[in-house]
Amino acid sequence: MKRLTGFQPTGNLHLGNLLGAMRPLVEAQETAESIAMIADLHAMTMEHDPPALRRSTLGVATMLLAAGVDPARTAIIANSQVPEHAELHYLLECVTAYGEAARMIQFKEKSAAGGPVRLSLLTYPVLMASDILVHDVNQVPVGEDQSQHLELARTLATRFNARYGETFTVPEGVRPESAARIMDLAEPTAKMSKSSVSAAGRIGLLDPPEVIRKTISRAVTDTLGVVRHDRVNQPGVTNLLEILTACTGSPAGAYSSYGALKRDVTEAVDALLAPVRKRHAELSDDPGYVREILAEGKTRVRPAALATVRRARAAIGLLD
Ligand code: AQP
Repeated sequence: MKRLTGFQPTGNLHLGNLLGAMRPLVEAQETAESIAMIADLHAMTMEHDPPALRRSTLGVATMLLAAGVDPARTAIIANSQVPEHAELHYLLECVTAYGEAARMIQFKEKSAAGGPVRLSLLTYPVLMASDILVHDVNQVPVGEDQSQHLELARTLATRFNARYGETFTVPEGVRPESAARIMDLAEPTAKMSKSSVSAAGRIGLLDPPEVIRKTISRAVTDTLGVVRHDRVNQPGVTNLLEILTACTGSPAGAYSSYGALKRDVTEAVDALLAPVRKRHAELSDDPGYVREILAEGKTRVRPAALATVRRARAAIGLLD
């Protein structure tokens, strides 16, 4: 079983990234061969700052290590550093219809935001398909917002195999049991996100305890005055209960006030993040080590990626 989990270096990682993707990845290390991929090529589909992108790519790698990703078991790579991702991307574009790319919800949303639209924003779901297919991955942990992209990867793999002969493994989407969907603390009907304009709803993985306490104490609740799990009528309270459960690993008890709930959530989040902050500080003293880990990851995954691209080139009619 081989899995791939991707992270975009588009900003500082937050509690949602940790509980929704990084922790399940760490847990899966026991049972599955995983690749943790930093999608730096994807981060260039919107306006970007080159030095910030480099910093952010190293920052995500550092954070993956700090969160417990073991590079001896999980290859950590940047997709730009494994050139087969880009090569296969082009071959897959040749089996993708323009309309298939244009109707992707994320393309529609991001291109509607105004400003110039990069062509790479249109084709990035095809790059995402390449990220998955190039490594012969069988399982991709996905949240709902990514399921359309995984479906495109499956469609392209199946189509390519049917037209040109068996070349790709068709991947399955999986939802790890421990994966939690964390909502924005200031706007609890939207997911916690790196790119939301306001930081008030986000807990950064390196936020100091005082900032965590303030952010949680200001989290939006409601005026009902009861602590109940009710996503429709009490999305803020429900989000706090789910954060508590995800952090402690056991169901939240009964609470008679929002203040008491917030105090326990603060304690649980801080207990989860304190060791991550500590390890991150140690790793930050040695950026050379993080670069070495990326180089090792690349060396580890490249033979299989090269073999996939060779198969695809031969099948589609290119010379050796
Ligand atoms: N709020 C969340 N709750 C649970 N899981 C989440 N993930 C993201 N936000 C939450 C999961 O984290 C992984 C990496 O996400 P990404 O870097 O690919 O970007 P994203 O999904 O688009 O997340 P962001 O933070 O909202 O980034 P921006 O703002 O840049 O788009 C994925 O597995 C994702 O499901």
